[in-house]
Amino acid sequence: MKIIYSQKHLLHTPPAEIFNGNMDPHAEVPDRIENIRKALTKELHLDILAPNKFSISWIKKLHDDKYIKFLEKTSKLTEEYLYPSVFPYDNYLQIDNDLAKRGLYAFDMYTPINCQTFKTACESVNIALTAATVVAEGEKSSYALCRPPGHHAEKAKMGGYCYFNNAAIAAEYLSKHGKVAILDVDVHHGNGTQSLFYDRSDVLFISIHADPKYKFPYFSGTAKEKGVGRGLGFNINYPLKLKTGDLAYHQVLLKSIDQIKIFQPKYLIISLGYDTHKDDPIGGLSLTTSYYFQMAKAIRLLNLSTVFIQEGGYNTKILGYAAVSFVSAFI
Ligand code: OKP
Ligand code: ZN
Repeated sequence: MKIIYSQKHLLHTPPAEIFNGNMDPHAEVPDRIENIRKALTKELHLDILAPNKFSISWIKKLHDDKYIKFLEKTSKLTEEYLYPSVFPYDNYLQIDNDLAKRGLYAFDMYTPINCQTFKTACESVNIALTAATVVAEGEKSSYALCRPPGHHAEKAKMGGYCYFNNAAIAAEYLSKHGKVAILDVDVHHGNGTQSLFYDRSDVLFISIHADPKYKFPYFSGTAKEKGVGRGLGFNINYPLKLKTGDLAYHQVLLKSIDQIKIFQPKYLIISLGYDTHKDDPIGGLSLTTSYYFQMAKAIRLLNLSTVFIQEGGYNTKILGYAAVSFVSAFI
């Protein structure tokens, strides 16, 4: 398995997320990816591959032009992180004021912008696209150590620590070569990925996550969301009760795997979050470290060309162990 990594993510250091009026320490820290990288190279002796550069046109295939420009322009402004304060409620309004745009292109106050944001978000996409090309060229699997994460990012909105949707862009790239299934096992619903493929039947999206009634992103992830038009039936959500453990989780995973088999994709993308772990500070489910081995083993039995895209996982003490447990089943 090839691991794709770049140290540019170290420049991405959002200091705080604003929750209910409070500045809470930001959970999405550089140590997350550093710990995973160190564990995979030291324990499993896997090689690191640097990402290639891809043209911005790959991002433009799924994200709104004006949104991309806004992020690029705002990123030039300041070293200090900028947060939205006002959320324009209607797209037909002429929104020229930059402070208003911050809220137009965001759905929360967890995802600030500074002079490093555009660069690091683009590099995260490069990592995902490199992992996709490696698999398109014949490797059985690759693991993209993306940071910032991506699965909450929508066509024209950042949110949930995500700016560009790495997994969705990798899926779009691979879908030129055949059908793609995306299985999102991050503890949070992948609202961004869902919305980007909601009307498409060539990309299957399945997400297993903590019930959004209680957990972020709150506004999406119910079992009722099944896709629209030609995409109807190609979007599947499994919201789980809080504290769901290994056994009950595994039943749902096996059901998802059966649905992927029926779809018969050429490629599989896993939006991979270790925030399903019982000791994750924000997660809400109760998986054990050793379960990640079982999870990966079941996924491996599909025998598909598979790209792993790093999403969440916030307990930096367990991330390395979780990643080693998961990846051990794939090598
Ligand atoms: C991003 B990814 C803490 C609330 C949680 C947002 C969670 C974003 C998760 N006060 N904040 O899916 O791991
Ligand atoms: Zn998450």
